[in-house]
Order: sequence, then structure tokens, then C-alpha cells
Amino acid sequence: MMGILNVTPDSFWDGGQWFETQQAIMRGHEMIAEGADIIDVGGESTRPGASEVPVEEELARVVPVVEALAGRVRISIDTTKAAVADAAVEAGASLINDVSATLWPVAARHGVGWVAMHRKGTPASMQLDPRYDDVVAEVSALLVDWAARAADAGVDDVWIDPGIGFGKTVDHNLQLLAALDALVATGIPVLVGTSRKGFLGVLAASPDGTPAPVGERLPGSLATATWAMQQGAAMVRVHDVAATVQAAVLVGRKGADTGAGA
Ligand code: HH2
Repeated sequence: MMGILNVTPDSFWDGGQWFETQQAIMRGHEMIAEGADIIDVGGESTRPGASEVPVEEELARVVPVVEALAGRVRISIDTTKAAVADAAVEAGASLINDVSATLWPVAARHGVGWVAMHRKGTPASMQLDPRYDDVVAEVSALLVDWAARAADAGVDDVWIDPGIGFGKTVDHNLQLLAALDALVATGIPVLVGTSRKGFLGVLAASPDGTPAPVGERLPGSLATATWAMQQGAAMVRVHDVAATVQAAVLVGRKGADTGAGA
């Protein structure tokens, strides 16, 4: 389980909650206690329409948090900037979570892991009118190609992620989730992030068509995380670690600590 820690003022769900360094570190410890295996520290929102954060600002947000939590749990750095990835690895991160799928040379240079996520377009444009002939085939082919490039460059620990919500309609997201087994069948560990995303709001809209607000998307988040785990995803990226751990235990994807030797 990967716990999301956005040290940002504007992330679509936890934006502003952990923007202050000490608050972020506290939340990191809390997620470790709840059962997170990896904490994914991010200093720039990737939500549709988000504006870019200057590198110095992003460094100031994430580096102290990575430093404080590394050693307690595995840390991934959610960034698209090589300089931020460099500094976060120096501070103790061992996985680069890269929604731009461009930073494998950085991972190779440091000998750390790399997550290749698929997205179409940039946060400014990606949700305007995304189109694919065959979303599952196109996304899978690109991910496998990127993973091969990274492996050739010497990255041993490569993950692939279909990038739910990144340049995809509701239907594209559902097609990708339905076909997760095809990604899993590549043999490359699959990471899936659906947590509280917009398509869950659309699917849980009220009778008048108003999408469920982000605060009411936990049921969909748990249902899709559970589905992903059952399809063989190696990791789910979630805001709600404690609740998702409960779901994972129920489907046998996380050891239950019952105290009764069960
Ligand atoms: N989703 C988000 C950010 N990073 N990384 C991976 N590998 N997969 C994802 O699905 C993914 C990701 C968006 O979610 P969040 O970090 O909660 O929001 P924001 O980008 O607004 O900070």
C-alpha cells in the first residue's frame, strides 16, 4: 500500500492539509502506523488545470519531509523534475514516482526504483478531449516500452501505472480498470491510483447528475482499490490508508494482525 502525502496547497483532496512541514511529517508517521508500505511524497499537484511549481519551491516542500520519514518506511518521490528527484533520493527516497514517464535515466543513475505512469497531455490540457482508438492497447504498449527502456538503462525496480484520470474519460478509466489483468500479465509490477478521483464522483452522481464531491468518494476508492488488488496489482496508491488496509485484509492482500495467530 502506498500512502499519498501531498505537501501542496492545491492538491485536489489533501491540498493544504499537510502543506506545513511538521504537519506533513506527522501525517507520514500516521500512515506508517496505519500500515502504509511506501509513502509517496509530492510537492506539485497534477490535478487537471494545476499550475507548475518552481523547482526551488518544490524542493523546499518535499526534501525536509523525505529526510524526516526515510529510514522509517520506503519513500517515493512524486515528481516530474529531475532536480527534485535527485534531491529527494539524496534525502533518502528510493523510488521515483514519475507521472511524466521521463525520469528513468535519473533512476538508473541513482540505482533506485522508477514508476512509469501513463498520461496523455499535461495537467493543463489532459482532460479537454482525450481520445484513443484502443485505450487499453495503447496504454499497455507504451508502458511496456518505457519499462523495457528503463530496464535496458539498468533500472532493476520498474513499476507501471495506467494513470487513471490522466488524459482519460470516465469510460477510458473503466476500460483500463477492467483490463488490469492484461497489464498484470506483462509480469511488471502494476501500481494503480484511483483514490478519490473525479471519475468516481461521476459514477456516484446524485439523481440530478451532480457528481459526488471528493469528500464522498471513499466507497468508490475502496471498491476500485479492492478490485485492483484482486486483479493482481502489486500496489495501490491511496489517501485513506487505514480504510484501504481493512479492505486489503478482507481480500487477503495484507496480513491481518489479529493477535490470535490467525
Ligand atoms: N495520481 C496522482 C498523482 N500521482 N502517481 C501515480 N503513479 N499514479 C497516480 O494515479 C497518481 C500519481 C493524482 O492524485 P493526488 O496526488 O492525490 O492529487 P494531486 O495531483 O492534485 O496532488
